[in-house]
Amino acid sequence: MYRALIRCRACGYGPPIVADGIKVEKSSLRLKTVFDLGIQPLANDFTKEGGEHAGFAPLKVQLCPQCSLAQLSVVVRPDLLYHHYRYVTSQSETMKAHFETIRRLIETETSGRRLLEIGSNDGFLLQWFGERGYQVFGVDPAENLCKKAKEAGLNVRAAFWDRRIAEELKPKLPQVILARHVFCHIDDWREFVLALDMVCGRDTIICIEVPYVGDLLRKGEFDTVYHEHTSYLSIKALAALLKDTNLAIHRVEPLEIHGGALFIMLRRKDTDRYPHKTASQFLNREECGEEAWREFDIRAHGKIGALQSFVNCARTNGKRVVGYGASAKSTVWVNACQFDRRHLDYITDTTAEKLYTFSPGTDIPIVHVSTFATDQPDYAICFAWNFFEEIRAKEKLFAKGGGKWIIPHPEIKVI
Ligand code: DWN
Repeated sequence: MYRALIRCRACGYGPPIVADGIKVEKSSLRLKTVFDLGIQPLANDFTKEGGEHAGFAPLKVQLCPQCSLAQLSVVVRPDLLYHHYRYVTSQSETMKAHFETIRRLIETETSGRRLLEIGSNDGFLLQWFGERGYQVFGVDPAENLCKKAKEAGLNVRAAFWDRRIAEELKPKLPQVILARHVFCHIDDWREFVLALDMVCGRDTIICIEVPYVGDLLRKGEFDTVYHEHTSYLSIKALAALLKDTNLAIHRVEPLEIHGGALFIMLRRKDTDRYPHKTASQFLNREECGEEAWREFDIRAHGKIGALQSFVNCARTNGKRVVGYGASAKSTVWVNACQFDRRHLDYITDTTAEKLYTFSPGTDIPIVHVSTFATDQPDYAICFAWNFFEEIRAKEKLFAKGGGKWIIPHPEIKVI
């Protein structure tokens, strides 16, 4: 189901390879464990009653002392995670506003309109850009989501991004390559970058949107640590990865989406465009070393304890608590807190693929959002906290009826 990872995937730091003919020596080159949630289920393994679960795997973050990349100690088989994927890109107003932001950023760099999306999910972003005059095509490993995108008339291929698929798409000469929240899901970064290099012309702009380790650490967003996110990227680590390639960091822009992300633009090293100073600015002020992770670890365990106490106390006092948004983050929370149906009656979600399944690793059912509207529980933990303002506006009646929201970040808050 998974394999162990003992070397840094960005710079290669770690013990020497053991093989026939190579002298085995004592080695102190080790990645350092900085965060450990034990054995956990896969965050999107939402399964119906009687269905087979993919299993559990260690959830441990290790830090590279050389380039500061934080990565999980294991890599779960990608086909288990992605061939049938239940996460669908949000069609919320927050997300549409975000698309507008990235479109504006892209258009400050290029007037090119041929756009390739890697990790195109159900095609929502492709469609959005298509409606704005872009010629779009996509690649995604999830067969179920590609089927949906094709039904919407989009040009997509069901495949993992590698040199084989890059060879196939090369003649399409993309001018914009977009990979939103994909890069940190990838195990073999070198293969990913080599494949990018194959389709990247001198004027192509590659845009990688990733959750940023700086936000993760600063805001204590430990619930974004799960098996799909194999790395927690810093600009320093990305620079180490790209050192011996034909690609370079061109520009870095901070984004609000998903609790804090970076929009990293790459260009070929032989482009005639000067890199923005934003890349070196980020490099110089990054604080993502061991000390930052130590503080993060203490804070995360403090938050887990605080939510457990709050929910136990509410239950003892006869109050009803539910979850709102069966996000991947919700799986991390409920399992870290060891919640089950005695704690949360249900988690509500708008995604058809998740309905009437169970929150992975628990017996908490996922129900339609209409249940929440008619039910009026006492407390709702917002597990889709990255969309909270939009959700709060939509669910005004809940607060009007006396219901209280529990927000997990930056500190647990009841409102
Ligand atoms: O990288 C990843 C990110 C970008 O998306 C993935 N590995 C998985 C996924 O993470 P997530 O599941 O935490 O993403 P979201 O978009 O924060 O999930 C929100 C969940 O809440 C979705 O299941 C949809 C649901 N939702 C809802 O029920 N009502 C969302 C909104 C906005 C709502 O109004």
